[in-house]
Amino acid sequence: MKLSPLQTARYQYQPKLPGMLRNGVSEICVEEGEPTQSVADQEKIRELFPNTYGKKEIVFKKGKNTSKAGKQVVGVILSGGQAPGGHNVICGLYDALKTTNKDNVLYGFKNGPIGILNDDYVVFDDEFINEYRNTGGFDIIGSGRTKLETEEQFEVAAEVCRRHGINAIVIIGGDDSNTNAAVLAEYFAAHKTGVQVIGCPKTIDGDLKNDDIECSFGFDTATKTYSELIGNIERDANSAKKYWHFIKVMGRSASHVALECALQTQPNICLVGEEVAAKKMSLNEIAEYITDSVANRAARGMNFGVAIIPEGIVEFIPEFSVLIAEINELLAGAKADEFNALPTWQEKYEFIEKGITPESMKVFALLPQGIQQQLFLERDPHGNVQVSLIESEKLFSALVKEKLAQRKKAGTFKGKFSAQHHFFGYEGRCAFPSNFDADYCYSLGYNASMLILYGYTGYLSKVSNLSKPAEQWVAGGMPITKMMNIERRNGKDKPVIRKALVELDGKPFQYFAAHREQWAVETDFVYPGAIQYYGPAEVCDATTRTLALEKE
Ligand code: FBP
Repeated sequence: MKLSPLQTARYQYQPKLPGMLRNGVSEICVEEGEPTQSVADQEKIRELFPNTYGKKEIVFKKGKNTSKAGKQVVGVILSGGQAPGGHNVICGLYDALKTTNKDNVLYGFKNGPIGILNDDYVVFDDEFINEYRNTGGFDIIGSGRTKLETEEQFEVAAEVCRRHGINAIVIIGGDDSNTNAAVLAEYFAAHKTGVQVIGCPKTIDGDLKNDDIECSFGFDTATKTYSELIGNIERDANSAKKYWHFIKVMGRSASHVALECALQTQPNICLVGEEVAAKKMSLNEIAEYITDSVANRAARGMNFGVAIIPEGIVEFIPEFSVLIAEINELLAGAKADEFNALPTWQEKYEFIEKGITPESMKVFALLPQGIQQQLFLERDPHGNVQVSLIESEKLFSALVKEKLAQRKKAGTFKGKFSAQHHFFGYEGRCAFPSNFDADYCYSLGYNASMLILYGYTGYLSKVSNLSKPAEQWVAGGMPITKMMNIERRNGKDKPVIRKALVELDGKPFQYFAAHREQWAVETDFVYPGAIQYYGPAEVCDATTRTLALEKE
């Protein structure tokens, strides 16, 4: 493999651990806190997790290590979408295991949870692991979206662990994967397998956070990468002064990524799905809102601007989600074949018109034809519209264009409007982790090993106080059941980790709301530039604005 100079340099970077994990494994002891309760539905969650519910929060401290020093054989799994820093979780876990006892073994199950089901693995050694230190990507063992959730799968996982003498599994994943980690931990405990399960909070979407988990890893690097690109586009817009840029950013559901990018770059417009839902904003209202900014800026001679659109936005627009639900219903089962067999778009259009309510048809008729057709092209394995594939950046710019044409006719708009479209998603998921993510991830992995050593199961590796320098970070663990509640999923009540949406009364959104009117008409762009790995701490180690504001 040919290495870039940065990759070679990053191999040498020594990630920073929380102060209490820096004194060597023999100097790490545990302080137990109070027994925990789930955030809601306590009775039901307790019933479902009789062996792992109600355990105590724990914090590691400097002091004599009192764990049993047996040999550890651990398996690790990467689950779901890539997030910068995943390699470092594994490196931190490996280093801690080997520092504790050089005979400890780390298995990496390949290509996500399917790896443990197929007993497809690698065994890590120094040479292998050193190639991945401080690098982006999940290619060290690959990832996948298979869910570990059925009894049969758990039996197979238990058998694979028995075969290799594995005494703990570390699952690096988002809210769903860690929910499944808790269920697996309960199964292993109930069946007295002796296998512990520890989770690590991952996702660029930033929606795995709560009172205990300050942020998921990857969010920092991904948002800094997108913000660099958005800042570059802002500078281009401000130089050429002829385009409005509509930029969609990843985030399957919650708008944390869009909001963070807006806080970093101060664009003219940033939509926040959670606000759209709370205000029950219609497509038309959102389009009017953007059009006003375009017109106001044009009136000041600025025929350019930048609008950030979160990937998940359409699901938050009430009338749009009703439309999608009706389309899903309309095309359920054999009806999809009937629809697909229709030879022309005209005939398909009539089929749709007959099959959905007049209210939804009104919304459908508003959409540009390209978007209308996207609603019928790509279906997920359950036959549903894949909303993340809808090009909402094009949808909004088309609606704005139409509105401006009407205003032009009425003589109320005299400017020009020309749009460019971008989607930033995969560009950020495998970037070289920022120093923050490199440090945080290494600490999460190192910490997971300590949780295993001390015999905990059903815990999420927890590193907090993250807005402070790493020396002051606090390492410990939190029972996953504490983060759970009961939600309706696929027609059934399920215990799940509560997904964190943007809180409209939270400081990040409040800061944005207090400034956006000004940003909408002025050119107050901020150009963050590329992530820096070497240089002053205030440039290289800064956390996200979201975290800084939340911890103010
Ligand atoms: P995770 O929740 O698994 O971390 O993945 C999040 C995400 O990156 C979303 O932002 C995006 O919508 C989705 O994955 C894309 O998924 P895929 O990698 O399957 O295209």
